[in-house]
Amino acid sequence: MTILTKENLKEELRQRVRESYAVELEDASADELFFTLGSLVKAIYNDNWRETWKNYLKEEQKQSYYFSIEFLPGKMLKSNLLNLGLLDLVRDTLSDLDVDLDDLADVEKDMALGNGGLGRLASCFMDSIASSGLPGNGNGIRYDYGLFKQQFVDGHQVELPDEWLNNGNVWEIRRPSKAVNVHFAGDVYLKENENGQLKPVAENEIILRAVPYDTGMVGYQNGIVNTMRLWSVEIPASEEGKYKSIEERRVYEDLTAVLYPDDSNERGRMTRLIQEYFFVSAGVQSIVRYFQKLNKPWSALSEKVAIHINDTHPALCIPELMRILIDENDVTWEQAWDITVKVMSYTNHTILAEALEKWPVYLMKQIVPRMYQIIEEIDRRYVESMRGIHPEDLIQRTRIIQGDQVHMANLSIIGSHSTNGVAKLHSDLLKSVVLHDFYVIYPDRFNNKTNGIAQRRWSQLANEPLSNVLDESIGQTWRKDSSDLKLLMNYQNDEKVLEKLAQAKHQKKEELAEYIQETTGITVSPNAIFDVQIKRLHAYKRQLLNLMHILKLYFDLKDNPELDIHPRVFIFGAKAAPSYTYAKAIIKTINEVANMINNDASIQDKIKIVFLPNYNVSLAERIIPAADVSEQISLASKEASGTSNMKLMLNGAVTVATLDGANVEIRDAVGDENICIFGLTEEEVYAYYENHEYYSKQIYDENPVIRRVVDSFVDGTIPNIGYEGREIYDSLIRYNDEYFLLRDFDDYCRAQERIDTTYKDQALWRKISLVNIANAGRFSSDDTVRLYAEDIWQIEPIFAHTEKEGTSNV
Ligand code: GL9
Repeated sequence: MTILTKENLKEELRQRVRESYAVELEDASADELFFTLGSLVKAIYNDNWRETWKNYLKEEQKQSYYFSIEFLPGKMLKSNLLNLGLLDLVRDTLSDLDVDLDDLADVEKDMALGNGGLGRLASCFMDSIASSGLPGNGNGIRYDYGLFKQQFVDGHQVELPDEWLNNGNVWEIRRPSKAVNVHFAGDVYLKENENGQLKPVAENEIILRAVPYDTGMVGYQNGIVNTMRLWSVEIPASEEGKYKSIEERRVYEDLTAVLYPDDSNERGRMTRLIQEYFFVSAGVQSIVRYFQKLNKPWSALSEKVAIHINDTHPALCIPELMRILIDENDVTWEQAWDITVKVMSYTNHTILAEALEKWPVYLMKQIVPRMYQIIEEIDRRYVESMRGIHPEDLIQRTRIIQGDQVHMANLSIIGSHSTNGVAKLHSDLLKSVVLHDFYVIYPDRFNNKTNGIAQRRWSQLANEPLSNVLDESIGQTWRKDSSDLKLLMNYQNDEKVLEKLAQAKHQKKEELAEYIQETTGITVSPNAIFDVQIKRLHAYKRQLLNLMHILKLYFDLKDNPELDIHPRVFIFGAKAAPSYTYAKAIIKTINEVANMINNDASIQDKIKIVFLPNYNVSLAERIIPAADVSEQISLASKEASGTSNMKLMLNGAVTVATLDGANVEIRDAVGDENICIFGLTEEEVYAYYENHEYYSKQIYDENPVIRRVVDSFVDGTIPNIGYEGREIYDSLIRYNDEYFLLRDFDDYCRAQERIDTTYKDQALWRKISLVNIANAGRFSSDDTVRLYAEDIWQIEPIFAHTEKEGTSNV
């Protein structure tokens, strides 16, 4: 195939469907067509994939490896087609065959190997790294089951397994020839060898085989295809007889079976630790093996390789690289340490204390004994090197092993040359509060990299009507360079463009309304305000504050049915960690309030509540383009960055926000008059902490509106809830409202009133919406990864030779 036309595309599909399924193209099922098209797309980019890799090798390009225990790519068919420049051609060809590309794309299962923002960020980065022509790869785990599927039964969250691999995965390539062994457990002691060197000797180890599955990460119309390598466990044949019981074997055999669905509370701790070492060791071994092909001295490792530790889960990269250098390659400790620190860099994604990973010493000794020995030595040398330079208490607070715990963030900072936060405010808080001790010791290691989003997915793929309006008004350059969205500012007062943008929004709202009807049976009007809060369910994100405002509105309407508010549909999407009972209580309560209000005829459809089950990347692609209002209402200081805030503004939603995470930068981008800010600032929150002067009961006692809302959780107002309402009530009153909902409530309600009045002034609303779209370009992950590349990884773009020859590369 040289030039792809409709005709030869059809022919190619026809041949492949016959070969694979023994049917004619016209008779193929949607599944058969999807897999045929997928394999064709893969065949199309495979040449570029091979070429990209060969080029990196030939040019001896420095490459970065993004180690992440989570990736959330979602569906890949349309994004691959878009990036290959084939989207329109394939859509037209299929439509000749009476097949709708979107129906076909729906066949693909979401690849949901992550929990939320952190995993989705990793996937946005993969897209942007390839699209920017940067030599960077992903390294993670191929979980057999992704994040659980969520259903509601009687309003309760029920978790079902996500069997995403059942029909096979068209994008991956299994590469058994690149498998490596990973060693766990056993007794490890040091013994002098014939050269007088102390080397570890291990007995009774458990050896597992890590088999890589590679997925091509296709760059946007630049001929680059990078690799996301995910590891899967197997038991090597030689080890079969070693397991004492089936249970013991299971622990290891099932190692890569499930993704841990808790984003902050650790469960199944042992398996999680084994998972962490498994993908770290396999990844670092394969990187070192690649480096050795280059025949360079070890001192050159940091000139060829950058390893990024995405949150602390892959922090064992540090002792693992040390192990490979000193145990397997006779590098001295000092040189190995120097290399390791230069190679490694680390991103912190949260300030929540419960999410800062620690491992008990006994568990590390048991599961990864050699890692523990090396960490002990790193810790010993750290303390020794700091003595006389810094006060003893500072050293003790920052050391890696404290009491019976190993502090993974401390290891990550000490063992790398860069620590970054994910939004300006978050990075400042790391320096001034959370990691202040480390900032005193290593001021130069700290930096900020504000998150970004893969703009193409969240505009071009998710929102075609909007994309068409943009093309017609500002031309097409924004498709490649999202900073050109700025050009839209010239149309702030252009009635035609404003009208077209409003029509595009309406179309997406109609589509979502239809989806809501189909999936929940609830009828909503696309003329209502679509008010959206979509993110993991967590107390600090304050979905409950949103619900409390809804209840207030409801009571207002009950008191005064003529109240003049614009009809609003409150849309939620959120999964709760299965063991997080409080979050589940909130889900149940939202669902019951929804039942109560949606079925109350006296409300005359002025409020509707829709909790869409199973929030995931694909559902986000449906909801975000249809949103009018974006709820970003975490307690200031708690949300490290947020990324749905960026996706929603890009699609013209107006943000209701606290000054938290990247909301601060969104406010700076659009200006105060184009965002609805409310609530405590981070300084005010910290002042409350310092002065211990917050009393939620007092606010409750003094504020009748709040009292009515809070009481409704326990006084029988909301049907069909029991302990859930009590738990919520207690969190607010008995346990003093940890996230200051009552303190922010009044201000939040005022912000919501501003939304209502502004929306009624459609001319104003449309303009604000336009300003948000026009200023979203700066939150592109293309820019974010370029900054990582320049400031942290020191890698440079390579331009594929194919780029000169045109874009479609086929
Ligand atoms: C998170 C932060 O909470 C978000 O604010 C941030 O946008 C993302 C990406 O940097 O990282 N940290 C974290 O642990 N999660 C985040 O979303 N949690 C999940 O991914 C579930």
